[in-house]
Amino acid sequence: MIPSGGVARTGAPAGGAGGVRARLASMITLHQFEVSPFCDKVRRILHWKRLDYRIQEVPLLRAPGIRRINPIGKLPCLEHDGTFVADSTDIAYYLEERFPEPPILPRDPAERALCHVLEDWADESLYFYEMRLRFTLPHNAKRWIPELVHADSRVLKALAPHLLPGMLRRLTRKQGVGRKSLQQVLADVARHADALAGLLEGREWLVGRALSLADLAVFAQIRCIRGAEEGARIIEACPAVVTWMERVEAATAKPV
Ligand SMILES: N[C@@H](CCC(=O)N[C@@H](CS)C(=O)NCC(=O)O)C(=O)O
Repeated sequence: MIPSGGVARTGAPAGGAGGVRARLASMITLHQFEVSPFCDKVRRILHWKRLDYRIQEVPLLRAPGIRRINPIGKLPCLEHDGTFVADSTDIAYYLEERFPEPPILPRDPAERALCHVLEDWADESLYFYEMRLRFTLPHNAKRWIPELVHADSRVLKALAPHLLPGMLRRLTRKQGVGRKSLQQVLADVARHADALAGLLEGREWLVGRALSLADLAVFAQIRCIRGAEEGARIIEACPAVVTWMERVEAATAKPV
């Protein structure tokens, strides 16, 4: 567990998607930052598999404490019966092994390979675009920085709008996307959106005939990109992407 300061709350209540009761999978705790696309991806896997879980929201100020449960210092980290699994991809494979139904990984080797490649595209490329758009452009940061520090102290909430956009800008600069002009970034995002629309042409899901981890990983990043004004304009110009997002949302939203 993250030492004191984390906000514990329950995730999916019993009564899952399609009216089926959520499965009590011993005790699953998701240590998370609510606004992280990787945490959204894991929550959606848990919803899809109708697994009951609780959330441990980690305030940003407590982030150094994450190393106790994940030496890499990143979230999400899943705690299951005393075992900690970090990294959304590793968490996905762990959950698939323990709770195989309904699956998120295609059985066919070629489809499974494509699923992995698309997941990696989402996690390692699209992520930096969403970060650049949501947190480093002032008008978007105004909306998203308060979300990032929603579980933090009043002092951090007051300082965050002044400190965090610069810190995140430096991070995206190190990676590379942050060195591009906004015009270049938007051209890249439009190309990614077109590629996604192309992949979805004539199909309901990205890989094979069923929802897979590829859909969840790409959806989580595109949803964040759409959370920025400029990203929303690009995504909403692609009807196939919007329809697919509605499909993924309907299949993996938090059960009510
Ligand atoms: N590859 C990781 C990426 C996770 C990640 O980058 N998480 C961010 C939040 S979106 C984080 O914890 N950042 C804190 C840090 O880098 O110190 C995954 O799939 O889980």
